[in-house]
Amino acid sequence: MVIKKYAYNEIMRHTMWYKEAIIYQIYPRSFCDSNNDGIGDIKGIISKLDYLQELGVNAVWLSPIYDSPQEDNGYDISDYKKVYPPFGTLEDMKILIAEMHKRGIKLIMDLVVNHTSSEHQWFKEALLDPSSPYRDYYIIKKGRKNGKKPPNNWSGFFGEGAWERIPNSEDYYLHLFAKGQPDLNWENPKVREEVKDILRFWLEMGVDGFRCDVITLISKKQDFKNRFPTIALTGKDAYVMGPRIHEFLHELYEDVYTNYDAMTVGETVMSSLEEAKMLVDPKRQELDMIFNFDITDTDNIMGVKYLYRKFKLQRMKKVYRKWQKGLDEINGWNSLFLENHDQRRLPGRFNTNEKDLREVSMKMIASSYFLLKGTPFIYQGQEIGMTNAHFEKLEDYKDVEIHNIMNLRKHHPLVKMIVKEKVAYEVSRDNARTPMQWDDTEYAGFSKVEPWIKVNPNKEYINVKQSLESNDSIFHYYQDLINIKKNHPVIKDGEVIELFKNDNKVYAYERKNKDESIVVITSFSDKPIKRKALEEFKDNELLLCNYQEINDIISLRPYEARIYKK
Ligand code: TEU
Ligand code: CA
Repeated sequence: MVIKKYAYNEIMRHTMWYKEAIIYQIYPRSFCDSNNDGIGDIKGIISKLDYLQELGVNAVWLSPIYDSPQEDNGYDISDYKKVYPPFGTLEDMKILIAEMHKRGIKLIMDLVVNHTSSEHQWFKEALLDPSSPYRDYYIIKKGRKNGKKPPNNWSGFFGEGAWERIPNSEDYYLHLFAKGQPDLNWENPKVREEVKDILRFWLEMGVDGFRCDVITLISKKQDFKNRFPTIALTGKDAYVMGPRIHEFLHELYEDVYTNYDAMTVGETVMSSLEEAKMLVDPKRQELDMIFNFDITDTDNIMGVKYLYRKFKLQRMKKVYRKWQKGLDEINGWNSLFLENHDQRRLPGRFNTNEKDLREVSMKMIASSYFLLKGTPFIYQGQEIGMTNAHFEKLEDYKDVEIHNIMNLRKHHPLVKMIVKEKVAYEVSRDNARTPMQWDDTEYAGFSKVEPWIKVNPNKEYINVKQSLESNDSIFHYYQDLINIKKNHPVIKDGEVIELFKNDNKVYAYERKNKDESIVVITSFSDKPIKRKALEEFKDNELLLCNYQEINDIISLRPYEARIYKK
């Protein structure tokens, strides 16, 4: 059943429902384990849909549930049309989609097509037989010096080289991520047809869109020459925003998306605002929005998270200033996020507090991003202020990324000097992947058995049950933010006017259109501060505040957030 084909000018990129979306990201492995095997599953997600509806979200981004050997927890796919058995079955997916739609919740799938798993049938055939038609599904090049050296000096994202030698041959295959994640060759039209087939399979099942994993890496410069070595990635200019990226994205739009009211959000590692303007310009019909990492890179150096840099609010404000205005001229749309399955937890990050001021600072930083122009994302557990795990033993970390980096540290003194162990643990992606904390029972209500990764011990007092019972929990604050967004159209399409622009402790902005104006004021300071300018709002209606009541209009308490209707 193909939904009516929309002509582009008919309604400008479909209904654009994503502009009213509030999207909750679920990492299935860690969300809810319904059958007590220690691993989250689809039935577990189904059992929590009422919770999501109560929070008020109207869409879910589901991290990969496809069959996979799980070298990268599902971002290494061995069968795009099968569910990883411990997560469930296609039947479970059909029920999940129906149960979500019943509750007015749309489903966005994670599309991982820059690479497959090395366990994918295509790759197995490609290695088995050099003359197989699947050989050209991947990027396989002859090594230098009779195969003793890889084809060039490119490095990958997980601290390894980007080439793996094919046994008993002089050939290598490219993998920008783990060895078990061989890059697909998008130059091959057959690969692009395979991707379209995968998209149609899920769209026909009723999904509402895709989060496109590392989508700006799919086009590589075809000279495959050496590149100047850099600290983060060598070869970045050869495979980030490559020569045919726009053509490939537009082809997917033209051949698939245009037949469905589907939304796309591209994960665009290392893309600039100028590049983003081409990716999300509705007239170019490529992507609806992107995840850009300039905000989450404000506490590191050059986007290398192991190179910690003390956070300064002005740096974050500068990034918001750039992106909130930067897409206007092309009528583009932003995503808004502070956490995801690759980022450390928020408490204690960006000058916030993980201890006694955790709750008030989490409500503050939620206010700082949530009502900006764009689609806000909430990552599982962010709504209850879950924190980093602070595991002290490497064996408690499960992510391929940190094990690669710690292995590099062991063998390379330079890496050991640059990458501090404590920082590596603090920024490890595992911090976002400890089991969702539903209650204070032994395994946090995630499971009845020891989960695949340890539960954060602070489930004793940080959990959904406690949050639902407490009126001034972070959960209820997110509910209030979501209601403000839903009940005030100005948050969707109002102008963004920055206030307190030169203030190093306050981030504030006004959302304004001809009917109304909403002002958001957030203090990133852990101390009380006075701002005379706040006098201006003394007669305005206070829609939301993260403290009980306001005693002194010009005094902001630590991490105070206020939302006024002018
Ligand atoms: O992430 C791409 C990516 O850039 C991150 O891996 C980032 O480099 C790293 O997390 C920094 O710590 C996407 C997925 O979100 C990630 O989970 C996958 O591991 C990766 O692609 C490969 O599919
Ligand atoms: Ca399970």
